[in-house]
Amino acid sequence: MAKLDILEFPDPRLRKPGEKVEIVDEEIKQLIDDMFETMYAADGCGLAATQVDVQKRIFIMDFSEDREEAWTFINPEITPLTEEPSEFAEGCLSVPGFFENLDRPNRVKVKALDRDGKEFEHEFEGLPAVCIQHENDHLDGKLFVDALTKLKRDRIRKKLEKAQRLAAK
Ligand code: GNR
Ligand code: NI
Repeated sequence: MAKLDILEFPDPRLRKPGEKVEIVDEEIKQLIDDMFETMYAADGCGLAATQVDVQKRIFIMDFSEDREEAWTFINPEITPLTEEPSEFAEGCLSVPGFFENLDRPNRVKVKALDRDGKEFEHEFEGLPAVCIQHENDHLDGKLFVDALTKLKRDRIRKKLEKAQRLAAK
């Protein structure tokens, strides 16, 4: 297993859309295992392949306390199940240190392939539902800061650019 580097806003590579996965082979499984190692090391609840510079439609998630409820989503298709908005603020490992509540439905249905390439369908509510929509946006090159005002987004960009210069990333 290997820990991967997580790209940070405003890195243009975060804007590249992911391509559909045709076969879930050993290479894809290795990528998923590396993504879990990366997400757990960064103390995140979700991670999209886009964030580790891989343009494939894959994201992972684990919302359990003891970090042993590993969800893998390949080629996900998301359907909103309510117009009721979620009340959870979201953060992003690619936008470290900033949290905002976006207007997202509080319940979604997801159809995807799991790590074995098997199709499944599941409904999520609350924070996991927000996370799934957040991860799916990554696969389309979108970030939660896109929904903020330009003023807020520019402030976040400037702060992160400064932090990245200081860390010489
Ligand atoms: O770790 C994460 N937590 C989180 C909390 C609320 C809504 C979304 C998220 S996703 C984020 C990890 C991440 O950046 N995934 O892309
Ligand atoms: Ni994110």
